[in-house]
Parts: sequence; C-alpha cells; structure tokens
Amino acid sequence: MDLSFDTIVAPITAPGVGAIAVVRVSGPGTIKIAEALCSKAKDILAAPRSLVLSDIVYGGESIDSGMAVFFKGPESFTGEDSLELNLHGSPYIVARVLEAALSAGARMAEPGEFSKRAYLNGKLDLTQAEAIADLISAESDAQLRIAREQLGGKLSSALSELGDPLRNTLAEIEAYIDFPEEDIEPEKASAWLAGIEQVSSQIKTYLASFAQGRMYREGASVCLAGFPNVGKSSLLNALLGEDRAIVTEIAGTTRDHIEERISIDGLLVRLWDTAGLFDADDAHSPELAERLGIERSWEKLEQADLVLFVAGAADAPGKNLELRELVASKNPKLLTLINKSDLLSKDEQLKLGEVYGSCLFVSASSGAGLGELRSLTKSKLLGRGREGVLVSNERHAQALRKADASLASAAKAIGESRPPELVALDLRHALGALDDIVGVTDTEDILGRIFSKFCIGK
Ligand SMILES: Nc1nc2c(ncn2[C@@H]2O[C@H](COP(=O)(O)OP(=O)(O)OP(=O)(O)O)[C@@H](O)[C@H]2O)c(=O)[nH]1
Ligand SMILES: [Mg+2]
Repeated sequence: MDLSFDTIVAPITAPGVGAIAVVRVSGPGTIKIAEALCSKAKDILAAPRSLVLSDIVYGGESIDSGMAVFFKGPESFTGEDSLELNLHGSPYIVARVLEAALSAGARMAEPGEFSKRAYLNGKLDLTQAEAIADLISAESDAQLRIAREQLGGKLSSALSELGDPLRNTLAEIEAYIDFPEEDIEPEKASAWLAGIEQVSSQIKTYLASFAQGRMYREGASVCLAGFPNVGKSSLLNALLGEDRAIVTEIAGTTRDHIEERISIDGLLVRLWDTAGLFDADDAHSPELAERLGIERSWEKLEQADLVLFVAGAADAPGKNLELRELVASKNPKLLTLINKSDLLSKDEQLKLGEVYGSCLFVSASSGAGLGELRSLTKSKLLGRGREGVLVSNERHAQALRKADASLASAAKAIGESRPPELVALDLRHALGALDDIVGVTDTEDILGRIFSKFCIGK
C-alpha cells in the first residue's frame, strides 16, 4: 500500500462557538505550514510536545494568537509530523486558519482520515480505530466501557491468540505439501482436526457473545405492546421521567410508535411505545390511521430485543392471555406486566398473578414495581451479565463467521482424507478472515467503509 501521504488539515473540535477550537495539521508538509502560519515557528518546532504561545499569521497580518504544539512523527497520533493549533473558539477564526493552511499547501482532511493514517502507520489496529469512533459516540456507561476495552487492545490480543494454533497447523500441513512422498500419519491428521475444532469452538464462544455485545454497543430495543388503554404510554412516560407520550382515557390514543432512549443501570435502551393492538371482538372499530399504527406495532414488536407485554389490572384476563400468546409467537422474548396495580388489593393481585403465571405488577401512576421492572428488563436482555471477550461489532462477527465456515470446510477435508493443499487453503482463508478484523492489508473498500463513518477531524 502506498504510504506517501500529502498534508491534511481539519478542525478537531466540534463546530460552533466555544472557549477554544483546535485545528490539526498532519503530514510531510507540517513543518512548512508551521513556518508559514506561526510567528514562533522556530520555538514550536524546537520543542515538540510543548505548548508555545504564538501568533497565527495569514496574508501578512496576525489573525489570532494561541497555543501551538508540534508532534514529531512517529511520536504523534497519526504517526507523522503533526501540528495542533489551539485557537480562540470562533468559527470565523477557524475558517481563516484553515484557509491559511490550505494556501500553505495542505488539503482538507476527509472524515476519519487522521485515524486512517494512524492505522496505516501502525499506530492503531482496526479494532482500536473503530473503538475511537465508538468512544466518541458513546451515550452510556456500557458503551464507554466496551469501547475503552477495545481501544486498550483486549479484542485484538484475544484474536491474535486465536490464530496462533492455526498458523502452527498450517505450517505442519505445508511441510507435508513440500514433501508429497510422505503419507500423512493418522495421528497427525487427528491432531490437526482436534486443533481446528478447538479454535472453532472458541470462535463459537465469541460469536455467542455477540447478541449481548451488540446490545452493549448499540443499545437494546424494548417494545411496549398490548391492548389499547392498558397504560403503555403511561409506562413509557414513567420510565422516562417526563410526559413524552400523550395519555388519555380513550382507547387508540397512540397512533404512530414513539421511540425514547433511557439508560437502565448503564445500558442504553431504546424504548418503543406502540399503538394498542386491535381487539377483533371489540365494538371499537379502528379507523385507517389507527389500523396502520397497529400494523407497525406488530412489526416493531417482532424486531425488539424484548417485548414488555402490558395488560390492565382491572381487565378480564381471557383476551389478554390470548393476545399474549399471539405476541409470544411473534417474539418469544417477553415479559408480562400487569399495569394499574394501584386498582387492586394485594389479594386480588395474588389471584391475578396465578392466572397470568410469571408476571410483574406495576403502576405507571404510583410508580410501584418500576424499579423491579428496570432490573428485570436488564437481566432479561443480558442474561447472566458479561464475562471475557465480548464481540460487539457486526463487522467482527461477520469475519468470525467466515473464519468458522473455513474451519468447518478444513475439518471436513481432513475427515475425508482430501489432499492437504485443500486443507491448507481453507486454513489460510480462516486466518485471512481473522486478520481482517484487526487489520486489512489491501482493501481500500473496507478501509473506506470503516473510516468514512468517522467525523471530520478524527
Ligand atoms: N389507575 C391507573 N391508571 C392508569 C395507569 N396507567 C395508565 N392509566 C390510565 O389509563 C388510561 C390509558 O393510558 P395510556 O397510557 O394512554 O394507555 P395506552 O396503552 O398507551 O393506550 P393506547 O395508546 O390507546 O394504546 C389513561 O387514562 C391513564 O391515565 C395506572 O398505573 N393506574
Ligand atoms: Mg398509548
């Protein structure tokens, strides 16, 4: 890959007015740009990694004064010479400084281009670069924790360990290919098979963590569903702590679904309130908008990681039980809530609890049971909690699936005593898929896809 880069520039702080704004320059022309822009260029360049107060000059006049710092490559984020200018936080000053840098030979950086250079210069592997993007967009403790672990290299080191036994097996198989007159001893073949199966089972363990990892990284989706008027919107408001959804005593109040984000003990949850599901026997006949809303409710509840099926405490359970069965047939990950528990005595709750089986009594009005609802929701979503390496990114999961498919094919080839060349080919494919997770060697396409999701300046 061609590593001769040009010099790029971009603001690395958010746009808008602020106390300071930072503009970063990176590439082989950095020194020239520092000399063109900074009145104190000599001092700045003589003392890398130190802040030096300097005027920023353009067109013969000073346009700002700020703290400049020079990073001599490879001791910089990108691995190449870089300059960071801490300016007064005015979008106008930033625009002028960018103009000055462009006229001194830089070009505007693409989104994620600084990180892409850091990757191409070996400062970060791909999972770490992705972790930076995740870190910046984190909205919950769980997202932050998982991104920091990945940035620290936890995933990369687990994956490189995973490939080691395969590399050994491959070397042994290749030795047989080089000396085709020797027969493959049956013990050898079964040792290879055992090694491959061990790696495959580790890959499966990592893949099994993906359902949980995805929820940590992207948040989980939870759908409130049930008949009209049971208090779904009231529960959304109660969990959110604000009057977001309209609540009335009229059945069919919610038409279009509403999505709100809440944090449950550090886990980001996208909570969906939906239109009450239509009851075919009800005299109430929904109009078109309501019917369309109901169709969407079914779609949403099928997609959710968890359905909170809501029944009203004062309603007859028969129809609710039927509806719950139907909902469970679309999405079996379900928790039954009996809302409006404030209308029932303890005895009545006990009796109703027996009818519904496993369920939780809550009251959107009084707040009863909501704490338990939060903790049950989290444990239903995440199971036993997390341990070990967690795969949280779809790209990584896809590569692991690909590697495992190649291992299955290698194992099959050994089992059928196929030529060792075929086994070696499968193993190379598996190793290639694992390597792609931490660093691709030549695929601009993959790099483009990863880094274009970054923001400008990262
Ligand atoms: N007593 C009592 N009333 C409640 C409770 N929760 C909701 N309600 C009332 O039940 C009625 C319906 O509440 P909503 O939250 O609009 O019900 P919904 O399930 O969203 O209804 P649709 O949007 O029509 O499907 C309103 O009059 C609420 O005040 C509760 O916990 N206790
Ligand atoms: Mg509603």
